[in-house]
Amino acid sequence: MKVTLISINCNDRHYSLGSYTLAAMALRNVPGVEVRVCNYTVLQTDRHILFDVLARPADVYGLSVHHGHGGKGLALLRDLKRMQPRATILVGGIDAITLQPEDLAGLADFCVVGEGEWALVHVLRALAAGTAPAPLDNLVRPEDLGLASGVRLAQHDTLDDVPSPYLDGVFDAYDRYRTVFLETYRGCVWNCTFCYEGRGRRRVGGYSMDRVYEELGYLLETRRVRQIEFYDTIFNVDPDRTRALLEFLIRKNHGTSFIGEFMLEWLDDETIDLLGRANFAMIEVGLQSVNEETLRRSGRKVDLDRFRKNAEAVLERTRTNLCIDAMYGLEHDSFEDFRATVDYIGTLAGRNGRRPTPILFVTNVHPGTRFFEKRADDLTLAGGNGGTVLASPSLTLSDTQRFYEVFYGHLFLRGTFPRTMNELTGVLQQYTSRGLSQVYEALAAFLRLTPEGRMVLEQSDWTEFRSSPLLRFFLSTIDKRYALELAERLGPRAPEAVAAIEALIAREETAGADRHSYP
Ligand code: B12
Ligand code: SF4
Repeated sequence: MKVTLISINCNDRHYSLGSYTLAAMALRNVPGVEVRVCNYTVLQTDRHILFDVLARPADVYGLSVHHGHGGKGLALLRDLKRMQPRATILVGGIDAITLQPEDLAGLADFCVVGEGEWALVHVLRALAAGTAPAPLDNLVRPEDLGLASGVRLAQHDTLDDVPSPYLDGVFDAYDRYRTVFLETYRGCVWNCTFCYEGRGRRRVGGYSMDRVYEELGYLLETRRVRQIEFYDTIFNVDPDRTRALLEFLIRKNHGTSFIGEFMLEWLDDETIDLLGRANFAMIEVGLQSVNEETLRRSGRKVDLDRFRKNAEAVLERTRTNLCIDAMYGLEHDSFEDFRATVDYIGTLAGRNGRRPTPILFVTNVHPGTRFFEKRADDLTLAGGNGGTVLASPSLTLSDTQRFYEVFYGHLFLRGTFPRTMNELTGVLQQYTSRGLSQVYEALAAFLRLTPEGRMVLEQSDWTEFRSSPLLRFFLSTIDKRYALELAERLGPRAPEAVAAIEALIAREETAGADRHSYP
């Protein structure tokens, strides 16, 4: 039996780890099965994806739906079903429950909600035996998808029965992907109202440390991969485990760098030093909002003094790029609160002048979250079943439009000053006395001054500009001296600012065009 697992990813640097764990699981547990994993990006055309999938027809197709790419997945299924009417089609992934049963009717045979490894094995075993799969709690027919919405299904607490796609040799795309993805556990100890962590887990479930060390040892010593990104929700969830893992990474490392998500306030100085020595190139931490009431309603809290202290420590004591998330569209948050959050991030800096990288994004209200359950009726969302916030009791549509100006300005800067964007905003803030959000807004307004800039802003999807060759080409043609003009528009001419900006432009221009070095 031939099985093709398909994922339409956000960009060409990410593959679907889930498709590979599913493939490894099927190969271990279903005799005689052949599995092909196909990774595409949301920027590829529907036709290209269809041609490539059908280059090697299969008996079973499994589509992974995530990151809001359900529409593109449905377009593929429509053509696939016409070309391969007898194939069995499965739909899974975290966004499966955002699809409408009527849109899936006639296109998919089964939907899998939640973790998919055992459900896939179950279906494949039944198909191999020529029988219909017996009911399973997270396996539903498309027409029953609505019933599965919001449920948290099929969670097992020990994950060692899920084979490693790396140790089993199922993942074979080391040349294509610079970064290899790894999970050491699933789920989260927090339960933020807006979050649908991966598979909507209620409890944390993990791989044994022996398994984690075996997998890491293989990637670090045998494959010597360039970069590993941990998909764990909070890498430093347990201080002892974190220390042990970091010490392992330091001992076994032959030049690999790491990326992970951390709770900034839970770090201590000793762990921060280990983080630097372990060669973490980037850590991402969630601030989301500086408004205490917003955080309380979202099931979170923050100690801003400790956050600042640890941000400074990471910036001063390591070379790690500290990325800080700010979310637009949370319950209770106003546009001014979002602005205050971005501006707070703009005030963080080490004594050595290093600054963090803000990551701005709009809340995608997922039907499996508590936020959706509680507030969907009060929200206007850009989507049929969940989606990004357009308006809410605390946000008007014009607030959202302004959010996108801040967002585009931030991305425009990220595209034109990939290595020095935070230093540049530091200079602009210092010499113009503007907050970071105002600087970003001014950047988008500046891009709008030319007809080409306006057109590119309006006609391209900027969320994944790094994977869009056309957008990257456009950004590369922009003379970076625009930053000098912008500085002048924002405040009085200061020779120190001009000198500092010219030095940053020179650094960007001599650095070459390695797209992987974008922040
Ligand atoms: C990697 C990742 C990304 C990558 C993209 C990955 C890709 N392939 O395209 C990047 C970094 C680009 C990214 C971006 C964003 N992401 Co993201 N991302 C993740 C992350 C960390 C890992 C996904 C993963 O591979 N998990 C591991 C695998 C094993 O799990 P899985 O894919 O879910 O697969 C399992 C099941 O779903 C199921 N399954 C999956 N497919 C199929 C198919 C079949 C046939 C079957 C049977 C079963 C099945 O079985 C699998 C095994 O159990 C998740 C968090 C998480 N831990 O899952 C967030 C997560 C999915 N992302 C999230 C968010 C919010 C974003 C951003 C908006 C954040 C931002 N800062 O901008 C952006 C959006 C970008 C965009 N353009 O839309 C949220 C989604 C929330 C939501 N939908 O409302 C998550 C859950 C993180 C969170 N804690 O909130 N992300
Ligand atoms: S947003 Fe982050 S901390 Fe909150 S529940 Fe999701 S993964 Fe955990």
